[in-house]
Amino acid sequence: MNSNIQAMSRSRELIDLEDKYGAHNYHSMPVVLERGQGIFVWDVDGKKYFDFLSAYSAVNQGHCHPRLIHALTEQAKKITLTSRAFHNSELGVYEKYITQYFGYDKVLPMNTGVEAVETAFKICRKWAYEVKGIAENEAIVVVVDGNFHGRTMTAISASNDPSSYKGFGPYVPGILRIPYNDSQALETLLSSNHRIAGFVVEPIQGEAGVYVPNDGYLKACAEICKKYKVLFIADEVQTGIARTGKMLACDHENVRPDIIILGKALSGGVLPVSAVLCDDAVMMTIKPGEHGSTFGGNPLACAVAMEALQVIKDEHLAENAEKLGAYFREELVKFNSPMIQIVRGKGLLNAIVINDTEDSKTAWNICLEFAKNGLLAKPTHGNIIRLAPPLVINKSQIDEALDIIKKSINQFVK
Ligand code: IF1
Repeated sequence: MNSNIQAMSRSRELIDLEDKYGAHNYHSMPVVLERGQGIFVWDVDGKKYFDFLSAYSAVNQGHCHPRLIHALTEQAKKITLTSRAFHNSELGVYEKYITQYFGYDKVLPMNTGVEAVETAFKICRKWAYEVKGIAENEAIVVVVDGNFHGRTMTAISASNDPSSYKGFGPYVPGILRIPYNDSQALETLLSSNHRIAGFVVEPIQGEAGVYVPNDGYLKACAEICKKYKVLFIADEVQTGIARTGKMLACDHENVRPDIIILGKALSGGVLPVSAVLCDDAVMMTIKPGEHGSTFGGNPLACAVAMEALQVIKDEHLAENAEKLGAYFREELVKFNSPMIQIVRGKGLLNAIVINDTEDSKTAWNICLEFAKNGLLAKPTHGNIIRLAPPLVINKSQIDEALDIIKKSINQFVK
């Protein structure tokens, strides 16, 4: 059997294994990846691709960054997990590093992004009862339309996307939703309801389709929260760690959230590491034994996360994202393609809206064409394609990727 057919059968064989033995909770692109380095990934057939999804912005530092693999392997030779029943040699060092890095008093280390979201909700409610003085079990957390905060019961209870919440009720109470990008709606709610404990918002809505709010929206919301003694909570799981051209997306408006939620690229995609940062007045409402997790703050995560954050600074990845993101959007607009309705984004978190109906398969088919031509991306919803390479990309690689995107999209021009 020639190598091409052999290779295809290997991909098919592996996809079939996932289909037979794995839950069907994803509709993955028909690509089986085996290796990653920097901005590139290779499938089991040895085909090379530009990675323009970056594992949903978890590999901002690039796949298998040598400094992160070194940090991982060196720590793994010593000790990987102690549980928090004991202290460990890496945790305090990491906690000092990350709190000084972002300018907060304390960090609560968790693992996945949604665990950090859940943690932020719990801290917010605890603060509401112990500091703000809201009656027990009466606290309300405000979220916005189009949000995506993860897949746990609280996160989907906040969602207005049926594909996230439908069929999983009953839902977590104490959550109110207002329109995104509308600070007046927040003012109206907070001025009339005194049970509000916090406001959780993604500075840019990733999953919804890379929706960038109007300039000043975050600033206005932070001021309204301050006015009504409500915690401003930024979910920077996807927009944080330099993805949008600043260390945090809130930095574009000089907004300092009361609580920051981080995940994904906090470890450079090496292992799950997330974190909640806030000052003592909020964090110290959590008492010993009231929250935790088996792996939260494990020495392996601490060692990798410190290195992942240091790489962001040493390699000036926020500045690179800012510069190349602007260039990338300009060049996409210059395509003047009838297939592209809108180009939007900030830094290297971008999306193109394909000129077709929401329910058309065009965006999916365009992504299949991208893959054929050596670039990986995936539609978020309907006709929106997110384009988010690792932040280590350089200008000539952006140009090569633009050529692939242009060539692929032109196949669909009627
Ligand atoms: C999936 C989406 C992206 C997030 C924000 C919290 C979390 C996420 C802003 C939870 C996670 C991931 C989840 C993954 C696909 C991906 C995703 F399409 F689902 F929405 F990036 F946009 N806050 N987003 O984006 O973090 O628990 O996953 O570590 O569930 O399919 P997590």
